[in-house]
Amino acid sequence: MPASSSSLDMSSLWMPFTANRQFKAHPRLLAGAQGMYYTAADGHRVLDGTAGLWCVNAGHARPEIIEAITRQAGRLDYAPSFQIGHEDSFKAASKVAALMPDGLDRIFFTNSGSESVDTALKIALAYHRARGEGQRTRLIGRERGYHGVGFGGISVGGISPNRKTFSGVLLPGVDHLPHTHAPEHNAFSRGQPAWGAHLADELERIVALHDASTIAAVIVEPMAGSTGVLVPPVGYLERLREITSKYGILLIFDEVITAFGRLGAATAAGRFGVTPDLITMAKGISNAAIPAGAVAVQRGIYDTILEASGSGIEFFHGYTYSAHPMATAAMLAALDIYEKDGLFERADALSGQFEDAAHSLRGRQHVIDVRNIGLVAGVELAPREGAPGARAAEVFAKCFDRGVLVRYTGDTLAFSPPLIIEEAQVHELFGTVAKVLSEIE
Ligand code: PXG
Ligand code: PLP
Repeated sequence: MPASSSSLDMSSLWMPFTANRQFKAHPRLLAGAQGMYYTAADGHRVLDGTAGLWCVNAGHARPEIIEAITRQAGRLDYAPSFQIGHEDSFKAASKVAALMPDGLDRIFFTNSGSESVDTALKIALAYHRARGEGQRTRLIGRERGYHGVGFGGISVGGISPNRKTFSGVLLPGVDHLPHTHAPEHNAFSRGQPAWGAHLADELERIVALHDASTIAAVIVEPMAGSTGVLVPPVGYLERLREITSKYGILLIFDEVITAFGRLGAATAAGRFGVTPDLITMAKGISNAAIPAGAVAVQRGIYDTILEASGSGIEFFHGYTYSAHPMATAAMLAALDIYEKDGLFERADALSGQFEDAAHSLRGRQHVIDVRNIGLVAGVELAPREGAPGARAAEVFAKCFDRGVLVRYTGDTLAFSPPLIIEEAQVHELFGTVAKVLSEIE
């Protein structure tokens, strides 16, 4: 029997992105996971409608991954990542590179999405400096963007509560594109909204204001996840690519959520046919079984940085746990599963039914928008007067009690199940939400 929450001392743990006092007064504990389901500490089964935090793409407790990690732990528990290597790190890099758009075949390993973002921003600065354009230091993010919690990530990020406490010490020289959330034009879009490509032209204004010669990179999530599922308007990413190319500005796609099948393709870049210069990844790269992340870099950027340096270390950056042996084992096993089980194709094939199920919530009380792409959906609820977020929080709690895990951010519910979800489970997921929506005030 799992320890009951009443006998568990919870005082020492400072929980991340959590209302600690509220949680500890009413804890919600998970004790196990298998396939599409969690088991809560009280024993009830919970259908995982969110792949954990958008990361368990192949479903929980895959025997191939467990076996790979276990074997590696007994063979090579840890290997230094600076000046020494181990075979699996090179194999994992080749395997990741093979899934990236053509040309993005140089891979830097990290342990998380936040580290991937900081790494990518630093590579962008190092690249321009190597080209003799070291004055290009400005970084452009986007309103509502989430790029993790490092100082670089919160600076280019656009989520106000994540920034305001630290506003005095954010990176200098950052500017932001406008976000693309426009329900007055786009509510209930299926897939990419038709309206909004012109919002990318704001980059022209930003370039005119600061001058292209000061701008190093633009970073965006090709589909914004954390902020509540914002699907890029038709033509929007293409426009960002045109403008960045025109001015020699690097384009970074933050694919921490979208890479590894979420949109029915290996990457969002592949799905949308727009190739950035760098791609940040984490989450699904290891099926979340071991923390892992990576940055994929255009070969020309890697070559430029190497050629410009002397004979020693070319890039002064890295983590104790870059390419940790357990992480490379988990990555190799996870990427094998994606390929062997055709999970990216499966996500694509299922996306039509998923879309229909999500949009079946249209017309239910409180629902003011449904948006979706691949195996992601956002369902936006009308906020309660004076209590933003409260309605979605109640849906989340009631769904959990009834055996379905959803996410919420503000008053948007987010759905991003493992790519192994069955059609009946898609209906269970949205059906439970529909019932809860009809019952709450
Ligand atoms: N970039 C993007 C686009 C992300 O979605 C990160 C960077 C940071 O990754 P790490 O591994 O440092 O957390 C993320 C993470 C949610 C949620 O509920 C989303 C994330 C993390 C936790 C919760 O939307 N995204
Ligand atoms: N802080 C100290 C004192 C360290 O020695 C190190 C690494 O050696 C770090 C932070 C960075 O840790 P990591 O490489 O795991 O990011």
